[in-house]
Amino acid sequence: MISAAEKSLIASIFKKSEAHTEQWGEDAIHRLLVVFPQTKAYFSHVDITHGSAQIRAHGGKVMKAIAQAAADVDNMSSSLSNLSDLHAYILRIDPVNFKLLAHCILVVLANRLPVDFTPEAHVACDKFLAEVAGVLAQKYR
Ligand code: HNI
Repeated sequence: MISAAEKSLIASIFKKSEAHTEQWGEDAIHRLLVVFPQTKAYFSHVDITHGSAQIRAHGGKVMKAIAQAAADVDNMSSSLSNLSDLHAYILRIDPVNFKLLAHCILVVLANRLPVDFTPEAHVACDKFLAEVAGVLAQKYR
């Protein structure tokens, strides 16, 4: 359960990501690929060199989708429904990977927002990203 206070922390943290979606998204995806190299299997068609234009564009899309979900946590199942279909039916991403990416995003937020990323903000963002992962994995069975 995400409390009202946590929702406002989530909205405020991810609002700050909006001006940096490509940079922070690239950071997160780069970490994902380095720290959990098994995730590279999903990106065999992409130039995964650090800082590549493709990873920046992809990271930007991911962070933008997350920022949109953060602005309206109560409506995530509908706002993420298309992405849920894409990841389950077309990309067939094993849902364990959502947790790995969530971890990398938390590390990026801690790095980029050292003052805002208090322990309270940390737990709020962790719960939020777990919900995003839950919604994205909803259609698997
Ligand atoms: Ni994901 C495409 C959002 C987790 C692999 N992904 C997208 C797009 C968005 C997105 C947005 C672009 C859709 C479009 O172009 O219409 N992905 C998200 C979100 C999460 C997530 C919000 C979880 C927090 N994706 C993951 C994970 C993996 C992943 C964990 C694999 C490890 N995603 C992909 C791949 C694509 C993708 C692969 C297609 C990339 C391409 O350009 O071909």
